[in-house]
Amino acid sequence: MSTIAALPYEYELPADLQHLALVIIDMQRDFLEPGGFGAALGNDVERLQAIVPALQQLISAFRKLKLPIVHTLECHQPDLSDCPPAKLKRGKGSLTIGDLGPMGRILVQGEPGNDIIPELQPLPGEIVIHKPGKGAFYQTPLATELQQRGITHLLITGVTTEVCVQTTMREANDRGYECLLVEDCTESYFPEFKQSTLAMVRAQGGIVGWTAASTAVLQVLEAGSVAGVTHGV
Ligand code: C5J
Repeated sequence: MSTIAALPYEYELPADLQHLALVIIDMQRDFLEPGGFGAALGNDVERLQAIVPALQQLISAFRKLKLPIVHTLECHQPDLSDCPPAKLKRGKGSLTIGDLGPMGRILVQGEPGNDIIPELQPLPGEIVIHKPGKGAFYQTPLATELQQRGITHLLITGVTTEVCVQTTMREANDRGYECLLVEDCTESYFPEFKQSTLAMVRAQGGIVGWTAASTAVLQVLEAGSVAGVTHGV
């Protein structure tokens, strides 16, 4: 059994790494680039771009091991019929959901700004989940996709830590998944919110799960790769 050095204590990987998936939450232009939803709400979007290199390394390790990768996008149908009313009512910045901005309509599926950033584009065969809420399980096929593949363990990454990432991790935890939040592969517009989320996740003996640095994760995955521990390698 391989373990990752994590907090509040070591995270046990499944004996067969095929039961492990990487979940990448909402690494979209709407959150990471000027002109999108994040910027319209008055945030410094550059803060989020700092996690891209570490995330690229993690994705590359998963691809090398042929392990499942889930990419999520926060988005809505053009008529916004799938948008929870509270989302439309609240958080009105210079532009709101559905408004036309420099990268197309804000948080609308298929618009240029709604796409995943070019550096982290999914490859064919990877799971892509379009989600209307903050959590990736709400009104999406994610649970089915994970069940079909026998996934039991999730490494969770992406933006923003205290909103869509934390909501998804709590949803997954309640569904029985063993979740680890990768500390340097998640970011918030508010550094204190990120730190609080990491602390909340690992409080009370890991009430929501574990946190670990990507170097600790990569060390174990790379050892797995050399030893050929994955199914079919
Ligand atoms: C937000 C997200 N913050 N992906 N979305 O509205 O966290």
